Amino acid sequence: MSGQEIKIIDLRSDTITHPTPAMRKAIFDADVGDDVYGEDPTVNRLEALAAEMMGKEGALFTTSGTQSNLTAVLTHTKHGDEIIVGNQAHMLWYEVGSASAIGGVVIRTVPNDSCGRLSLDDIEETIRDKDIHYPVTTLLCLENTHNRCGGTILTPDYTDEVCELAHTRGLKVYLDGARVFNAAVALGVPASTLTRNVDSVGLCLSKGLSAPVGSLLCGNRDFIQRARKFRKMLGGGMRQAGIIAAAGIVALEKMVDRLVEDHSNARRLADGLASIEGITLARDDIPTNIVMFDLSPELSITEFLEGLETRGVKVGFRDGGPFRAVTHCMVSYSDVDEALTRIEAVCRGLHHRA
Ligand code: TLP
Repeated sequence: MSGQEIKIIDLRSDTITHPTPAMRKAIFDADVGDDVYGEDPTVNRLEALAAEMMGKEGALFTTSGTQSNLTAVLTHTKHGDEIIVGNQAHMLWYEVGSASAIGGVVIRTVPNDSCGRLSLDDIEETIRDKDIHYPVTTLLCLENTHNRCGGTILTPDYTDEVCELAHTRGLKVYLDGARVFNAAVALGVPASTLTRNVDSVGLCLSKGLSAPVGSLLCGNRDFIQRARKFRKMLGGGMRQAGIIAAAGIVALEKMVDRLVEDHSNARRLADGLASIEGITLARDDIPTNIVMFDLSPELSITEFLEGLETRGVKVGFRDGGPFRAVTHCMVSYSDVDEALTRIEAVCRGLHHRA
């Protein structure tokens, strides 16, 4: 293969997607103003659209999913409060401890089951009673779809039940909905059905929806007004942000329905991987666009990754495994087949050596 041009098939994440031609055109044509003064018409349009799609009164354009999550924590809590998150939550694993480091909250974990859920009993037990020794539990965070659990979906009924319990005990509920549209499309429901009882939700434009940058934090008017101040504190007050918001509008209007393609490609990828000697799926059902898999212990992880690198296939590998392959709009049906052929060749080579 040396010297030959091969197409790199990048399955590390849906975050690697580039803006589409329609987005580039919208970026070129965007009307802009100073958004810190609330005067960027394109940002205002994007925020109104996101709020409507999430069934909330307002929305705030943030720089990233991480910034939406932290802004939500800052807005819902006071320094020294306790928040409950799943033990597999992105907010716990991959956000540099920002809720504690910057938000000043104690993070208390409850186990995520294999579908990304937290049990109601565990939640109930974890909420602190009123006692002089305890911090006050004020926020519960869910994640839909659930990244580390393999793109799993929280149903509207489950989410409603958690919200009811949390609200009864005086907690707010925040949904990390970085991939909430994947969940909505997979269930065939409007995204607002999945968010109807949460107090706030963050959604990402720059994952499967293919926009270059940005996330939206949605909630009621008062929450958004307070969140705007925290976003400013975090350096997220952007000026002529309509340039990027324009791509976000295209993402919300044009890129949601096509996520079904990513889901069927993920299924196809998983079926192919399962048939390769040396590979086992970490879970058999593939609810959305994330495929997790393991390598037989007799095969070397380093050599597997090197073999894939040489053959132009990229997959994610972190925290000792499993491997993660994520489908998105820059991976076509035939790319999936090509990736499988290359992965199979790598595994065959490793078996010869083992
Ligand atoms: N996830 C990224 C990495 O950080 C792991 C990925 O490649 O999947 N919530 C969830 C559920 C996420 O998966 C991510 C990104 C975020 C929040 C953070 O979004 P960004 O990267 O925009 O800060």
